[in-house]
Order: sequence, then C-alpha cells, then structure tokens
Amino acid sequence: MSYAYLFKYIIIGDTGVGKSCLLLQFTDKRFQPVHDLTIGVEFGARMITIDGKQIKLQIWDTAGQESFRSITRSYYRGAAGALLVYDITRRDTFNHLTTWLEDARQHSSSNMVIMLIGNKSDLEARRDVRKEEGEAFAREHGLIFMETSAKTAANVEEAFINTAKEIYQKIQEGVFDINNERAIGLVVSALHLGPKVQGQALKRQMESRLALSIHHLIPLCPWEVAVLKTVVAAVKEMLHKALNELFNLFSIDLKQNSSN
Ligand SMILES: Nc1nc2c(ncn2[C@@H]2O[C@H](COP(=O)(O)OP(=O)(O)OP(=O)(O)O)[C@@H](O)[C@H]2O)c(=O)[nH]1
Ligand SMILES: [Mg+2]
Repeated sequence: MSYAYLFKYIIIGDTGVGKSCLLLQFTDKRFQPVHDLTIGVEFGARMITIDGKQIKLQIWDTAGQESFRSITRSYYRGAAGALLVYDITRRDTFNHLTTWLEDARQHSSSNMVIMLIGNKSDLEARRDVRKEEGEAFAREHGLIFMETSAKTAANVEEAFINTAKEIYQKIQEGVFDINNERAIGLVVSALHLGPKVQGQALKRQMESRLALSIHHLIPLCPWEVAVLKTVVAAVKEMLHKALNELFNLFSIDLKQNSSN
C-alpha cells in the first residue's frame, strides 16, 4: 500500500514496563500476559491516517535490559518519534527516566518527538507513581504524556497517533527535513527508469541495498554510491534529451500555430 510519509518510532524504557505489549496491542489488538523478554530489538508496522494522508509507522521495540543498551542505542538514528515507557506500579522504572532521556537526546535528532508513557493504568490498586508526577516530569522536560494500558488497550491507539500528529505538525512547520527520504525515493525511481547502463540483477541488488540502508541505517559502501551516481547521471542525461526533443516539438508546433 502506498503512503505519503514513513515515520520511524523507537520504544524505550526499563525491562518489563510493557513496551512489547504496547506494540502488540497497537499492531495486532492483542495482549500478551507473559513477559517475553525482548532480545535486541523487535519490529512492527501499521498504517494510520492523519489529515487525510496515509502514514506508515515503522516501530522498533527495544530490549529494556541493561546488557542490550549498546545495541538499542544504534536504533535511535533516523527516529522521528520515541515512546519512553515506565510502569506506574514500579517507582524504580520512573526513577530511571532521566537516564533514558539523556540517552535518547544524545543519540537522536534534536527534533525527535518524545511521548512519555505511564503504562499498566489498569493496575490502579498497585499504583506506585501518581499521574501528576508523570505529568510534572513531562512538563519539565518538554514531552507529551499519557497513561496507557496495554492490557485493556486504554489510550494505546492515542499514544501512537498523537505522537504521529506532533511529528506531522513539525513537518508542516518545516522543522523536520524529509528531503532525504524524498531524494532516496527519486534514486529508486531512477533505478526503475532503467537506462541501459546497468543489468536487471544489479538494479534489484541496489534496490534492496537501498531499502536496507534506509530501514536499518546501514551506510552504502563506496562502490554502491558509485553505481548510484552512474545511474542518476544516465537518467539525468536521458531526461535532458527527452526535454530537448519535447522543446523542439513545441517550438515547431508554435511556429506552425503562428503561421496559421
Ligand atoms: N496488567 C498489565 N500488565 C501489563 C501491561 N503491559 C504489559 N504487562 C505485562 O508486563 C510484563 C512485561 O511486558 P513486556 O511488554 O514484555 O515488557 P517489555 O517492556 O517489552 O520488557 P523487555 O522486553 O524485557 O524490555 C508482561 O507480563 C505483560 O503481560 C499492562 O498494561 N497491564
Ligand atoms: Mg519487550
């Protein structure tokens, strides 16, 4: 399905706060009662509509365990939104927010929208962090805030969508530079236009390498950059010739029109 924008999200926070459950509830409308410890990162995606535009959310669910921290840090790159999650029944997960926030600010774009989430709101009887404390922390650090329950689905949809609305707003205001994505899209189109310079197999390989480099943020190696440059140059030349011919055609037409 085609989409107008692709937003990358990252979900962060201590182990056991419900990050994977939030993702599962948002993408599959299901709840997982057992703690299935995330190893490294997991991935989910869903299409949403904002302002009549289709937006694809590409969501990276990271492992909260300290031992995975260096791996999960590499996933901040390119993220437009982050869901920073704590568990309202465990004060230690709230106390660790400052460290998470420092990490996020250090490894991401300064424009990344961060939504603070107090999860497990269904467990009111075991509440250990007041809602006002969450609100105060968010206000102090310029974050948006919501309490959610991945179990009952309360506010889950809203948390993901409100983050997207905020990102969309920033794009409209010109704060986010989405030209990079557009440029990559153009290069993929250039590959499809298919000047005779490259074989089909190489084109396909380049396309999957581009997809990999976008989604996993793996830089292209020098020879791949060289191939892309050749393809783009050839397409440019092709377009230039076509435009010239078009122009010639028009000037003939114009002359014909004026002599009639
Ligand atoms: N009652 C209740 N339990 C929840 C909620 N969200 C998650 N849980 C439970 O909390 C436990 C941990 O949830 P996960 O989503 O696996 O936690 P996580 O943050 O992904 O943990 P790591 O992958 O280790 O970082 C599981 O047993 C879930 O069933 C919720 O909103 N309410
Ligand atoms: Mg998990």
